[in-house]
Amino acid sequence: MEVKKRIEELRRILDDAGYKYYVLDAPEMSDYEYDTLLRELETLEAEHPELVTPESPTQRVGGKAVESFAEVVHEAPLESLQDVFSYEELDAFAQRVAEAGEGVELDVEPKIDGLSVALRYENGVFVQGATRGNGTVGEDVTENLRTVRSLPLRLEGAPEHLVVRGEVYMSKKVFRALNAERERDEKPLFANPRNAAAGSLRQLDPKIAAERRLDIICFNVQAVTGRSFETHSESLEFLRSLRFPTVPHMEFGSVRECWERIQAIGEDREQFDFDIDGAVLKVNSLALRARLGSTAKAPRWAVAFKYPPEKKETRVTDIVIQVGRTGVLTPKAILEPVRLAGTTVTNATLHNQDFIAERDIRVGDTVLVQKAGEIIPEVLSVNLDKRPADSAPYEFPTVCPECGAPVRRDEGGAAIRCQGAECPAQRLRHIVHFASRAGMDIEGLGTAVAQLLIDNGLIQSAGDIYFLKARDVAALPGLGKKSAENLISAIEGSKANGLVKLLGALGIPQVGQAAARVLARRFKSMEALENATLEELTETEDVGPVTAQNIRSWLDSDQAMHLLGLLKKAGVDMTHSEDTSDRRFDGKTFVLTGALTKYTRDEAAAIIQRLGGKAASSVSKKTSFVLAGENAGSKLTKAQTLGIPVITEEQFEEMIR
Ligand code: 0OX
Repeated sequence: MEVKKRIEELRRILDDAGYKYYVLDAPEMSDYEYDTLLRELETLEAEHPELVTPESPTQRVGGKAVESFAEVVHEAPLESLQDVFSYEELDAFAQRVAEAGEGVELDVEPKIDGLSVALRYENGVFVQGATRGNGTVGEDVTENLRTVRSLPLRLEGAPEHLVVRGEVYMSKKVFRALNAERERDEKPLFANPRNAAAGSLRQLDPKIAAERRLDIICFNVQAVTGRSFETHSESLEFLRSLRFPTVPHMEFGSVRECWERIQAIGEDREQFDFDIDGAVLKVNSLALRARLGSTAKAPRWAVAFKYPPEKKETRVTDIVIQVGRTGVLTPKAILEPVRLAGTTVTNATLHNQDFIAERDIRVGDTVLVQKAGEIIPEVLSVNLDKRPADSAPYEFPTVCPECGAPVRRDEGGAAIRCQGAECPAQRLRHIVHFASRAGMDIEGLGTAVAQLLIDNGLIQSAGDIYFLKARDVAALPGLGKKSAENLISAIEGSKANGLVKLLGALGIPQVGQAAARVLARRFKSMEALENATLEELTETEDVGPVTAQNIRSWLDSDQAMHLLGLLKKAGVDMTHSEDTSDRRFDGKTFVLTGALTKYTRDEAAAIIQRLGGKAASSVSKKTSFVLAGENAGSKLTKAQTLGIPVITEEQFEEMIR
């Protein structure tokens, strides 16, 4: 068959499979078959670059990272909604619209808690997507929207020009997985799916946006040529026929019925895979909408009903203290389980000592808890009528519950911190942070493995990991030879990470990845940093006096001398020399296998990492390339079955040239 035809056929099959999977949630094709066809398309497109088009399913993550987003002036404004909070207000709205028309039909939709966007299609091809911005001017986030799998990149039988409004969101499932991953990597958690979606949609690098697996649901035709509709529901049906994911909607002739539907949406909110922040009530007739028009703020033909945040009473069965990596003691209330806003709540943060004291929260108290879109519920107040007669004010510990060392309140702050240098809770968290993605990025060294290594006396500090023996690790329960070897090779590989990653890993208070980069550029080596005076540190760009003092104190601590001593002995690279601007392997994962002749595995891994890529130990669907040397074995076979490109050392050299 002619290549062009086959490419066209593959795109149609893949688009269709994607629609069934991502929009209808009824997959008809196996992942394997999908991947095989996608790879065939990728290969054909690579051979015929002139046939590549931006709406091809291979181009979802094709966009380049940008410095900032361009402005987009919306063809039709993306209006916002007037909020109402009660049945009376809803009824008043219905009466107002009834004055302008007979037998008014109203449409009820859940209000998805995400970010509004406008999607522009020309001749059925998705050409531009923009955020709402201020409603008149938004930002061009086309490349990030292209990564949203439920968004069609091209439409069959579409009008010449079409602008659709929808809500981008992160499903609750993806949100939970994302936060679990961030917790493992010791990255700050997103407070709710909306914030996570907002952060992802405004990523300058579409590759990161793609990893966030956003979704979209459409709810309005903003502009269209050659078509007209009588009602809103008709326009939604039109969008559905074009394979857009569309908002669930129902039409009613009375406010009562609308109210019942609104209540049902509120009660069933768990069933949706998106968070909702209300329900939307819209006039269905488009002619009536036009007559009603808009105020400066919002259309007169629609309102948003806001559900009151759910609050419930429950009992505090205990107050426990967690000790963080930096030694801060954080109190947490353990609650009698209670259903709240769709989840079972079993604990609530109490923030710090002052929070407890101001509200006089005690063990045994009945408290009012609220979950208003945030993941962690809050204690609002204590019901004093239900306080047991024998209760006593909560006493904040004066020693660390993990290690017994004294605690001290931060000067001018609310945090209470453990002063013990050997605190086991801090030690574990320190090691996990050291190995996390934000640190030395050692695959396979998470909390569970670190705990196992500590419990079995194999390590005491992060520096000890470089002296682990595969034999000892393999003997640990649940690890085995293979994973032990993988862990050791990941640890070995991390030695070449360089000063930036190392500084981010050390856990120096207030030194994260950004400060690590600045310090590495300024001082070039750990030795120079160790010899830096407080003045020199303070003069460093973006390093304030507090951070400078933190760095100096940390460098002077016994803990630092011990740790850096071990790292030096292990041969960890403590210098910053290379040009880190070249990120050509960003997002790419390599697996090295067989005997290489020109590099050691560690050297090859270091080169990959320097260019922004990752060297992993086992082949999976996520692997981008397998670099195979002589006598490559099972990894090579696996790569071939998965259809992952296998490259030789020579090809690798080409790629890094
Ligand atoms: C939503 C949503 C938002 C149309 C013109 C003014 C409001 N977040 O789910 N907006 C609208 O309607 C717009 N409908 C929705 N379902």
